[in-house]
Formats: sequence, C-alpha cells, structure tokens
Amino acid sequence: MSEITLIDIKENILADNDEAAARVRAAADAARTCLINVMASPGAGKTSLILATLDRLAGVRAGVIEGDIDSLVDSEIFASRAVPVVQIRTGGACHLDAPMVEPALARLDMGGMDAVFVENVGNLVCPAEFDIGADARVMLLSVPEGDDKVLKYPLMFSVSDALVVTKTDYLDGPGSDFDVARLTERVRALNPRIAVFPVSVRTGEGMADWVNWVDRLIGSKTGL
Ligand SMILES: Nc1nc2c(ncn2[C@@H]2O[C@H](COP(=O)(O)OP(=O)(O)O)[C@@H](O)[C@H]2O)c(=O)[nH]1
Ligand SMILES: [Mg+2]
Repeated sequence: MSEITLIDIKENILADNDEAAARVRAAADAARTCLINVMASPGAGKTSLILATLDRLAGVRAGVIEGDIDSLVDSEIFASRAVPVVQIRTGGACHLDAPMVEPALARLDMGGMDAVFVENVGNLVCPAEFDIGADARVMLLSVPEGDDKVLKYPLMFSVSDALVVTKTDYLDGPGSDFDVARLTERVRALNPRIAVFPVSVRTGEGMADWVNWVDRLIGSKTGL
C-alpha cells in the first residue's frame, strides 16, 4: 500500500490570501487610507450606493476598485465623474481576493486618498470567504431580493460590519412583503454587532445615517 499525499487547495488558497491581506492592510495603514469592501448580489445597487455616498462625503478624497467578471461599465461611470478607478477583470472568478486587490491598490495614489471603495464581484457567497485587507466589510441586500436571504447566505451576514438595505422605495410597492424589522432581527441573531441602514438612493431616504457611519469610519482611519 502506498502513501496518499493530500494537497488541500482551499487551505493553501486561504493561507496565501491571508498573507496578501496582511500586506494590503499594512499598506493602507501606512497611507492612512480607509479600505471598504462592498459586497452584494448583482444589481443590488453597489455602484449606485458608492456614487451617492461619494456625492455626500464632503471633502473626502476617494478612489474605487471595481471587480467584475467582465466589462468596464461600472469603471466608466466612475471615470466619467473624475473618480480615480482601477478595474479588476476576474475573467470568471466570482469574488475578489487579496492577491487581486494588492496590485490594484498599488495603481491608485493611496497617499492622496482618504478612502478606497472596493466594489466586489456581484455574489452573496464567495466574496464573504475572502479577507481582502479592508477596514470594513459592507454588504447590501436590496428589497426585491427578499428578507429571507439571511437564512440562505448566513456567512455574508455574519462577516459584515454593516448591512445596507437598498431600494427601500420598493417597500411600499404593490405586493411587497419585505419586512425590515424581521430582517434586522434575523441578522442580529447571527451578528449582534452589525449596523443596519435601510436606504434608497432614489429618494435619499436613510442616506444621512449611512453616510454619517462611513464618514466616521474614514475619520477613525485618517484622524481627520
Ligand atoms: N428603485 C431603486 N432602484 C435602484 C436603487 N439603487 C439602485 N437602483 C437600480 O438598480 C439597478 C442596479 O444598480 P447598480 O448600482 O448597477 O447595482 P450593482 O450591480 O450592485 O452595482 C440600476 O438600474 C439602478 O438604477 C434604489 O435605491 N431604488
Ligand atoms: Mg456595479
């Protein structure tokens, strides 16, 4: 009988990821730049929320890293608004990991930036597994997705520092059965420290509290 050699790919990948995440964190700390990992399903409103947040963050110098399987569409929106942006085209990978973020961050002038928003690949599963070295993990859940998603994708809700419930303008729409209180109760049972912000970028409802939270997060990093 011969010996079996086991190569545990997932363990190796996560160990490599954690080393790169530590380097990302050290670089962002040295530059006093706040790195925010924004995660959600496709279409939940990540790009819209980042744009609306940047519009309201007076005096904050911010850049964006975009993660997508393909295309430059989101990057083009930020570039058209003169926001410094780097696009990571994953070519199929369903999440960003720290070895992808590290070279992207090196292409931004972090010394001149208070914050970098990382728009992760649209997916409620894989991005939750990878620490990219961010100061905060923010997840979005849009009203049309339903308030049961916390039961189906618990890891994402467990690892996030903040949950932004987006598209609240649909709450009063015909047939809407989304219950923010029920969602909040389910999320807090998993993750008692998570901050929850119901917002609509269409109406501006809830944006002030959310932007205040982000502003304080950035301020705690930059010391401003
Ligand atoms: N009604 C409504 N639509 C929204 C809101 N936020 C985003 N959207 C729309 O949802 C769609 C997807 O938004 P986008 O920001 O591209 O989502 P992403 O794929 O997560 O980046 C777009 O058509 C947005 O205009 C919102 O607060 N209310
Ligand atoms: Mg987007």
